[in-house]
Amino acid sequence: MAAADAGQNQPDHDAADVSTGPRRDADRDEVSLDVSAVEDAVVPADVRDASAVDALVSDATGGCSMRSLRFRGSGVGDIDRVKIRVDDPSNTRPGPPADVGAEDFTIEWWLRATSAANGAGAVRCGDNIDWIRGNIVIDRDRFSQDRKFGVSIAAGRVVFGVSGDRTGDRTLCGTRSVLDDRWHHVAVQRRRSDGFLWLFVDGQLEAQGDGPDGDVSYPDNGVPGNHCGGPCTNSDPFLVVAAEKHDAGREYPSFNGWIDELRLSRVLRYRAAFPVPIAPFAVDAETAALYHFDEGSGDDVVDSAANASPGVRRYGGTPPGPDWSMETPFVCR
Ligand SMILES: [Ca+2]
Ligand SMILES: [Ca+2]
Ligand SMILES: [Ca+2]
Ligand SMILES: [Ca+2]
Repeated sequence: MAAADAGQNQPDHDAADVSTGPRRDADRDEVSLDVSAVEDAVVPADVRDASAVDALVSDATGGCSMRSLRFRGSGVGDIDRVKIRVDDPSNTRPGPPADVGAEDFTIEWWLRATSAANGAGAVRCGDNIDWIRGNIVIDRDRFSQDRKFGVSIAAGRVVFGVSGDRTGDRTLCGTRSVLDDRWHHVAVQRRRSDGFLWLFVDGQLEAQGDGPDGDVSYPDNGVPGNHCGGPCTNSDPFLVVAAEKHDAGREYPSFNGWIDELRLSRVLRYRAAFPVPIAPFAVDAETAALYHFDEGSGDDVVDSAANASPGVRRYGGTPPGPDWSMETPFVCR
């Protein structure tokens, strides 16, 4: 697979590419506007502690309405996760906007977790799917089929993997542990034209590289394979937050910690180092889906982009999760 992929990759994308890559979208104003104020910015070390973020967010009563979700890493029984449907296997209609991958995409969110609760060891980085062996944070896998991706944490580092459309696999690994019980902003990006990948942590580029080509959105005519005690219809056609979607066993562990403010975009948002967001995002023209996780009760997880890609909290386990939490990356006043 590696040799085949290398043959199809564009040779002109090297380590310097991050500074020029997303400029291919320069004609799409929304992209550059989002980062224009932070172009080529370097985040001072004292700002990289995301817990120092100060945002003025309060509800109409003066109280704080912000919440996050606190997951427990159960990894069993289709619980302790948020599930966002990206396809209906009973028809061939296009999936909801959260079914990214047919265009460029950026997926970003905040997380907070400890190494004690996320014990996955280092994985091999390169032309493989070993991202699935970390504590899984974002799972858009398909069981034994192509066109999939996901993000995990392995030996403390963020790991981002993509499998193309019969064009091979690539796993990128970050460089710095995020498992210090502080909030961190993570952003992963993929360019549709050639599969180039980027991984940012707290606004710093930690890894990049040419990945497999092709459309990696969930196929509209996708048929979940018969690997889940029957067809994987309850796992494959979902983007799953904070769990290994197939509950495939302890060697594929789930994330244990807090998640907040998940945004999916159909563009490359970041072209260089950027200051971490200091407040929750607002929906814009390039937002595919946006989850503030501020509901605070119940199992509906609202997509702020017209709720076109709603999620559902699947609660349970011992201890049960995910719980609604008042811990967030932003400070209420
Ligand atoms: Ca490529
Ligand atoms: Ca379908
Ligand atoms: Ca689709
Ligand atoms: Ca929130």
